[in-house]
Amino acid sequence: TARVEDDRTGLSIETLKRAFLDNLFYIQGKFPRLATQHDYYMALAYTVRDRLLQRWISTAATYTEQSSRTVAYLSAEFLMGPQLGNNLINLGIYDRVQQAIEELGLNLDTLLDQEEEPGLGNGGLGRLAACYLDSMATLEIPSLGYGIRYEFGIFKQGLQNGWQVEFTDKWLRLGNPWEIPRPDWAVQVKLGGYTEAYLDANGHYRVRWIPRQVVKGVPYDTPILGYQINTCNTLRLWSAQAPESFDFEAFNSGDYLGAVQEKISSENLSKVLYPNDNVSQGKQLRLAQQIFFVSCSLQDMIRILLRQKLPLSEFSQKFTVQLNDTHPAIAVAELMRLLVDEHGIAWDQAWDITRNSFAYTNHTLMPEALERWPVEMFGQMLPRHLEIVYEINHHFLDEVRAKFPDDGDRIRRMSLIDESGERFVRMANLACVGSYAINGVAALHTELLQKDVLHDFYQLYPEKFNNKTNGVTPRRFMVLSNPRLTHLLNDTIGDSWVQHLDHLQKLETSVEDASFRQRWWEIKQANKHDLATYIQAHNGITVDPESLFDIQVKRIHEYKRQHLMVLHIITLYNRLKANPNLDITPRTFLFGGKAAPGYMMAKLIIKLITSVADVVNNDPAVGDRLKVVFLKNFNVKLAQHIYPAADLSEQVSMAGKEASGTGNMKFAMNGALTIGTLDGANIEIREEVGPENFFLFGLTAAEVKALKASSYNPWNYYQSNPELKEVIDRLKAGDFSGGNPDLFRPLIDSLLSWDNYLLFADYQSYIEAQEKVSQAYRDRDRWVRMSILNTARMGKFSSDRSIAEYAADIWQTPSVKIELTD
Ligand code: 26W
Repeated sequence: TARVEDDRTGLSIETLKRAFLDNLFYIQGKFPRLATQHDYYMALAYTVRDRLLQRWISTAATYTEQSSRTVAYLSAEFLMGPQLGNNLINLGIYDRVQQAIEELGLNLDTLLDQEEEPGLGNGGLGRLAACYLDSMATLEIPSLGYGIRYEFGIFKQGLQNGWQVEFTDKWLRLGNPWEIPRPDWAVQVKLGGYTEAYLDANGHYRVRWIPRQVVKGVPYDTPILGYQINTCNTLRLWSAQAPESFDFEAFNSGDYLGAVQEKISSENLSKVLYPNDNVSQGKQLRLAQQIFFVSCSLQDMIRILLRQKLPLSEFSQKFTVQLNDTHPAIAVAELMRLLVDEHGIAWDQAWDITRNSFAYTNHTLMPEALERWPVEMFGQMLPRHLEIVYEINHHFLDEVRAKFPDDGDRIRRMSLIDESGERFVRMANLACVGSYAINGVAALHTELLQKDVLHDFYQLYPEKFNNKTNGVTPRRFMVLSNPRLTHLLNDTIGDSWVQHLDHLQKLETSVEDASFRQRWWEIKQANKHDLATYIQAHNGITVDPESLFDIQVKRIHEYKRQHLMVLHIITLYNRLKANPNLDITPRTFLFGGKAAPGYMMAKLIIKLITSVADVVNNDPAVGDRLKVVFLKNFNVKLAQHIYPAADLSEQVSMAGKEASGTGNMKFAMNGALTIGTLDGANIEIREEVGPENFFLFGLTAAEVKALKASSYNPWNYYQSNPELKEVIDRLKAGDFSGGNPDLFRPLIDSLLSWDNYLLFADYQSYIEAQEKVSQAYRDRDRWVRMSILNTARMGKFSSDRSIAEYAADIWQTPSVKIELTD
């Protein structure tokens, strides 16, 4: 008798169709005549989730049986992007599902498009965490991602009259089929109150913490499947709730409203993601979010350890805890508290365990981003943690004094407490002291950490420092987002590159093949055509797919210098106005990115882009030669349409400011050429692709430092560069603001009087590099060769390489094979 495939695990087209219709009926409660496209998306998502669950359970069972060493990746942000397409790719059933869906008279792209992405991150750091989860699963490394299940993720960006407006991101409105709540593993987190000392039964001095408030953390799990492998790891996000027992008393005492208030204030903890990127505001609720998810996660790890019958002394053998920047750095004090106060372990042993458990990644050199909490606020919310921080500091400063006697300045700089004015707890210092490894995210960044930001810690603990250059997952950013390119690559060199990105090297011989170059060009054109269709639909602007697509997408920040690109656009515009018959290379300039809602200058840069677009796009003298487009609400979903369609990737930060960048990698993998400074990972990308295939400009980090030290004066550049002067003068005159000279004044004044990020110093060099870009694009054959070589040489920038290095150098986590059991 023919065996009928299981409805929940079978992968044949017939079974997939049956399971899909079953889920539509029994989970969505709809039948085809009533179902919306979103219902169909949900039915498909549940069909895929069932197939993940089988792998998930085998994985959990194997890790438990083998007590596998596990990475706990602690991050306040996971910018996952839509899950359905990625899971289809990793399960290896994309084509089959596409066929099944078509046979049912539906369209897979339409269903994929229904998914509301979980925007639980701001930018680079959150997206990196998501790429790393994919690579850890693919490399079969046992791992748990721990974070916050924000009810509202990063705001949705709208445009009104060219200005950014923000809308709440209600991503959970229609339900989230990818998560499974685990209320039985809920834990409690204490906040506020006071501490008191007591003697325990053995006469030992102990401290107990009497909190003012207790919040319940409920875990929600999302499966993270590796690429064509059975390993299915977990992303565990904590949602805050009021504990039933706590508000009971208020109820009984008749304070009904007070009890409800308490509930509301508890649930606030996981309500909304702070939308700041690279700037810390020192807000109380933010500190509460940090202790909330960190305490939940550490308690969860201890539960797992004890369930496996392992003693607490083996915490650091069972787990290695990666701190994604300082946002979870309070973990150092919290683990000490759990071990000493709650589990009765002696301080010294607890400190050994703690110091062997944590590793810290720094992600930024921006001084504004360094987290410091006013001691007053910290002590109010975390009275016991403040005592523990003081105690750690006491031991630590003794250690510093032993190695560097009579160096009061060093003690003041390294202390966990900043006492130069109002007192602050310094989270980066806490992370450095409490971790066995400290890493930067690109070679230059690690070097600058050692030389500047963390120099004192480098002198004290040189052996802790190491570099781990970032990477991105080729599954999402090539296979899923660029199917045309993927087919060509598979046809040409086979598909092993998806797991071994350095195999793309095999493409180098095809550079000489004219028909391959032709296909390469046609694929880029087709991708550009798709993006042009999107732009037409969303912006109402007609762009020419034959023009050079010149793109900058990332958070809006002065150090990233979106406005340098604007200076170039106005320069070209001025040239065309002066010489209407000028033969220039037609370009489409594309921008995308969110500004932090409180960052006025960043919002003004968006208004500048949209204002310049209005003038340039509607000037008949320009015709179709220049188009400027601001794509609103840049997120992972949109990003996946943009990278494949780019000719030129703009990576133009002031050297020494962008820790790594990861968009730079996504562009280059998809065959875009880069115009960039010697900053972050740009340096390593240029090394890999070859200087002849990269458009370099601008000062180096060392030159930036020297110029700033010698009292930089932007005014001199303005006076001595006629094209720059004309650009600024036109802006000043109001030519791009309907004659209003005030609109952009804050921006212009800042450039003319400080120019903190040296746009004027780099302007001429940038314009000349752009000239070379325009020339290169005119020679199609040469351009295509460069484009192919960029993709062929990007092997290093797979997140698989990054994760393999973390595993070998920091984590010491062997891979664990998962067999499917049914
Ligand atoms: C406390 C406010 C705050 C919020 C976010 C401070 C700092 C951050 C992040 C660390 C900012 C961030 O995303 N940094 C980016 O990290 C990427 C991944 O390593 C790098 O590629 C980017 O260069 C870096 O800006």
